[in-house]
Formats: sequence, structure tokens, C-alpha cells
Amino acid sequence: MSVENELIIRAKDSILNYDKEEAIKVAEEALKNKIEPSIVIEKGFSEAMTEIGNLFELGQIFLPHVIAASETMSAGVEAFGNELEKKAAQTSSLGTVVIGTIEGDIHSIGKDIVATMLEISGFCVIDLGRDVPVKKYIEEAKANNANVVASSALMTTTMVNQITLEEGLKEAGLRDKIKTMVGGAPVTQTWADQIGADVYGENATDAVSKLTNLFTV
Ligand code: HCB
Repeated sequence: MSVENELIIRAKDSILNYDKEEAIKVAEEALKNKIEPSIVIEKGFSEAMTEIGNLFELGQIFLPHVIAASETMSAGVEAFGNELEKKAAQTSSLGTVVIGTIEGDIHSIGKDIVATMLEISGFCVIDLGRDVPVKKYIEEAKANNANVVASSALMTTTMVNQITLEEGLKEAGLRDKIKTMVGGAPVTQTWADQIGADVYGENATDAVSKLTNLFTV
């Protein structure tokens, strides 16, 4: 098995075993072996977080486990530290993305992954956090001259606020200048089309590749 594949498997296992030390070790070994941080983050840490979400939903693990897994992922991502910053600095000209979890919704794990992956891929990312009021997205988009406003919604009850965001951007006269991206477990391409969002991000890789295409061609 290649070193890359071995490290991807170990990255996944570190999350599923809530093992911060191992997550940090995996990141350090990836750096030593010149393996792209984004590969380990997306195929290892991030895929395992999706699995953690499913296990939680099935009642096989509980909230403290979800939090421990999320903290393990943060430790692993942080261990890439300087390398990520260096990469972001080298290529930080693709555009500015204002991202947040939509009003009423406190789910942040997926949004955090997307924000990290966008940053590594050369976008300047302004992360507004979770439960972000529509007004705040608009203020920050204006203040930072954003190219993209990205929202995450994990609940059917909050994804409707992505419509309010589309309308808010139109009312503020910003919609023609800014691309919008929507994502989150209940969000689909059909929903994105229905509300008039420019991009649907199925996962972090899809989000990065679609935005990169938009801003490099
Ligand atoms: Co939460 N929760 N939860 N939850 N939760 C869900 C989302 C349900 C589907 C579980 C269920 O009932 N089957 C459900 C929503 C049902 C619905 O749609 N109506 C639900 C509920 C109901 C709730 C509460 C209301 C429960 C309660 O209190 N009664 C409450 C929410 C309160 C509120 O928001 N106001 C709640 C709370 C929690 C926590 C705190 C326990 C925890 C969140 C911790 C945190 O985020 N800091 C949590 C979790 C973990 C989940 C599940 C289990 C996993 C979500 C997750 O992190 N997935 C989820 C069930 C599930 O989805 N399997 C459950 C892993 C990430 C990596 O996937 O899809 O978020 P992702 O992100 C992907 C992808 O979508 C895309 O890229 C990411 C990476 O590949 N993407 C974007 C995401 N955002 C994007 C934005 C873009 O622009 C582009 C791409």
C-alpha cells in the first residue's frame, strides 16, 4: 500500500478512535512525506466525520463522541499549521468567500471543513461561524468585497433561510456582483436551482472544485 493510502486510513481511524495524538502524528508524517494536506483532510479526516455523523444518527454513538471526533479533526488540521498557511499565502488570489452556517442552525462541522479546504485551495475565507443572521452575511460581504457568499444548512427548517439570503443580497444590490453557494446535508442541486443559488456544493471537494472553476476560467 502507498504511504498516501496508509496515511489516509490512519487519518480516518484517528477520528473514529477520537485519538488526537494519532491525528497529529498522521499530519506530521504526511508533511514529512510531502503528501498534500488537502488529501489527508478530505479523504481521511473529513470522510470519517461524515461517518461519525451517521453513527450519531443511528444512535450508535452520543454527543460527547461527536464533539471528541470534531476536536480530533481540529487537532489534525492544526498540526498541518504552517504548511496550510504557506499554501494559502502562495495562492491567495482566487477570491474572497464569506461563509457561515445559516440563521437558526448551529451545525458547524461540515461548514468548517469547507472553509478549511477553500483556504488551502487559495481562497481568502471569512468564516462568520454558525447561526449567522442574513443581515450579517450581507454586511460582511459588503465590507470585504466578497466574490462568494456561501451558506451551510443542516436542517430542513433552516434551509429556507437560504432563500432569505438570496433575497437579502438582491435587495442590497449585491446579487449581480456576488456568486452564492449552498450546501449541507438536506441541500441538493434541485434546491440550489429552485432558490437561484449559483453553486451547489455536495461536499468540500465539490465546493472547492466548482468555485475554483468559476474563478479560473
Ligand atoms: Co443535529 N441534526 N441537531 N446536531 N445532527 C441532524 C442534522 C439531523 C439530520 C439528525 C436527524 O434527525 N436525522 C437533524 C435535522 C433534521 C431536519 O432536517 N429537520 C438534526 C437536528 C434535528 C438537530 C437539533 C434540532 C436536535 C435538538 O436539539 N433537538 C439540534 C440543532 C439545533 C439548531 O441548530 N438550532 C442539533 C444539534 C446537533 C449537535 C450539536 C449535537 C451536533 C452538531 C455539532 C456541530 O456541528 N458543532 C449535531 C450533529 C453532529 C448532527 C449530525 C449527526 C451530523 C452532521 C455533521 O456534522 N455531518 C446530523 C445527521 C447527519 O447529517 N447524518 C444531525 C458531518 C459533516 C462533515 O457533513 O453534511 O455537514 P455535512 O457537510 C458536508 C457537505 O454537506 C458539504 O461539505 C461538507 C464536508 O464534505 N457542505 C457544504 C456543508 N456545508 C456546506 C456549505 C456550502 O456552501 C457547500 C458545501
